[in-house]
Amino acid sequence: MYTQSFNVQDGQAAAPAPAVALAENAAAQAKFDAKINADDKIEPQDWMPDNYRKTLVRQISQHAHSEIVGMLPEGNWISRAPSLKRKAILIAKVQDEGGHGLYLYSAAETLGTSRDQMLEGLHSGRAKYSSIFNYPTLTWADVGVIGWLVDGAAIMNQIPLCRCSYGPYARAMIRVCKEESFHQRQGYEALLVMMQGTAAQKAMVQDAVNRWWWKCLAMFGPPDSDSPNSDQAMRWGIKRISNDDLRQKFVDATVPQAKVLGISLPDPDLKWNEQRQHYDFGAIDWDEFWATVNGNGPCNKERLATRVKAHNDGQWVREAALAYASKHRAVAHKEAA
Ligand code: FAQ
Repeated sequence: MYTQSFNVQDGQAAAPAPAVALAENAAAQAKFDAKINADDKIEPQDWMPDNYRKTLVRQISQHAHSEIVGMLPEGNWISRAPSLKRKAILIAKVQDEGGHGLYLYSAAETLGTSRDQMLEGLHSGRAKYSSIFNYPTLTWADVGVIGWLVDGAAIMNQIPLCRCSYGPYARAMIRVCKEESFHQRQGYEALLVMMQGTAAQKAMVQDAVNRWWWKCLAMFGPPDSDSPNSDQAMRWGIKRISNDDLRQKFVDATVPQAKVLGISLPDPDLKWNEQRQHYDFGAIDWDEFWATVNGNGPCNKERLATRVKAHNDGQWVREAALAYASKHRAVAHKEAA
């Protein structure tokens, strides 16, 4: 069952009388509010409002799903990487993304939701994962562009999450961000090398940037005015910077990098605004974004089918691991007796 904390067992204490329960709840809420206002961390054993818990499980599990579904578009190129060096880097990166999924599922489990429940949500199509992973990787340049732009956008979004009010999520994000930083650098470096190559290689990079740019801007989520979860998540210190502000920071940071690379970004309205001290940019196609989020992007069905198959094919591994653990538990028990 769901408990406020993992160390409270079913039936451990008799339910308090309603008036006492109300007073206890008010005191717990006041303690929670004080911690949030003081910018302290909330830990798994602390009392927290149901909606805070639900919001975290929603966001962290979606984030975990994004990491493991996000292994698929690049994993597609491991067998076709152009050199041993690129293959080794790509294998390490894709493996890191799997690791991020595991830290995040573990962080969400501290809130009382099991990994099986979360995976069931993903496999049944009820749970969301990032829109960005529903687009195909058509050429090798896509792998570099995912590192540069997709990981770049992920870092921009995730650095503020290192200061999230929920301790286990914030701590997981510190390590994730360090690894994402390597991912972004390897992608950018691969593109720099291609941009010193043949005309065909340069055209391949430009084509990949043209296909991914707008999808990366949409990755930050709907405009603040259409973001139902933002206000409360900001008040709780889960989100620290709004979707639109992060998007703007990403554009401002990326335009100079595109200049160094020697490619153009596919937006005729992209220009420096002296007054705002930011880049202005064109309109994002939100209809296309929502169609993708709602399951109708180019690769949604394929991605989900691949995940479900991988999960089913791995059933024997989970069974073997459980049998091994129970065998060792039995031996340890016997030795202790
Ligand atoms: N895709 O009210 P908001 C990565 C949904 S990891 C799909 O603004 P919120 C690493 C949203 O869930 C990338 N759905 O929601 C990597 C909500 O629906 P719900 C993932 C989206 O939560 C790189 C509804 O729209 N990163 O890339 C998207 O306050 C390379 C309304 O939106 C994270 O998950 C979207 N793009 O803000 C791996 C970071 N945007 O749940 C492999 C953590 C919004 O009410 C290779 N998450 N929606 O049914 C967050 O920071 C937030 O959840 C946001 C959305 C910013 C994504």
